[in-house]
Amino acid sequence: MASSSESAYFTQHEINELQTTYEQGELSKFTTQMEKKLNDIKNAELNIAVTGNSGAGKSTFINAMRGLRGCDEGAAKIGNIETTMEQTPYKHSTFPNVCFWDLPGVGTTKFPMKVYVSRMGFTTYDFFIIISQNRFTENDAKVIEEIKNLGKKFYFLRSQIDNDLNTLEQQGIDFDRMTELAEMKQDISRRLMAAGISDPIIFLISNFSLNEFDFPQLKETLLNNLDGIKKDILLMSLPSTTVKIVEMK
Ligand SMILES: Nc1nc2c(ncn2[C@@H]2O[C@H](COP(=O)(O)OP(=O)(O)O)[C@@H](O)[C@H]2O)c(=O)[nH]1
Ligand SMILES: [Mg+2]
Repeated sequence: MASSSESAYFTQHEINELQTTYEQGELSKFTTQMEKKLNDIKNAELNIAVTGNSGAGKSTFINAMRGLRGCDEGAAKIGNIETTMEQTPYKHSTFPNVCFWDLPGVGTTKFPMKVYVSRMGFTTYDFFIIISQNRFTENDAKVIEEIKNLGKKFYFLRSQIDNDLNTLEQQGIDFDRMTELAEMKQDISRRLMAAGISDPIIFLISNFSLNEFDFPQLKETLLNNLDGIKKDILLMSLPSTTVKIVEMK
């Protein structure tokens, strides 16, 4: 839980006001105040940081979400070399309130994690997408630790699933696709829980097969539930005592 001073959506005055209303047990007044605030943020921008190791598929993912291919104008540059050491914003064309930030791969920068976190402006994002190409790495764990400390939320994406399945096929290994995918997800889930994440949200995707695996579900979660996501973020930025009353409602 973010401390009140870190809240992106509430001023200290507003938090004090909500706290007082809560303490006085004025449920309906409290709800009205919250609803007003929720309306205010409906039009607010949603800044999503996309992070993970170099080559994981961050830039390709952002392009896919924006309906672009690497060769298209305005697309994020893809490839095997890290092209920039700065975070680069990419607005969604049909959802201009949504901005994806393409972050350089954690492992490619020379600076330690704490410096990466402050240079990339971790506190300014509403939530995070961590993309991993294969195994759960030490860098993934470090990033998760930082996100957790900020009291922010993340989705964990395992990309290039097409490659994984192709490799099994090429090796002549007999496997059941659904079982294989379920096991992969369970494995990631176990690792995330071991890293202290109680309810990890995981998607297995291929950036080249947008109608397969978990890509459709991910897109729906992100873009069709924008208001829900904003509501979650709003709640997460509140002190825990005031959240209790919202949950009660
Ligand atoms: N097969 C496959 N290749 C992918 C996928 N996503 C990205 N790639 C490839 O992986 C390489 C690195 O992708 P890129 O988006 O530049 O990774 P970034 O460094 O994390 O931004 C490129 O050659 C992409 O074409 C995917 O889902 N499946
Ligand atoms: Mg990139």
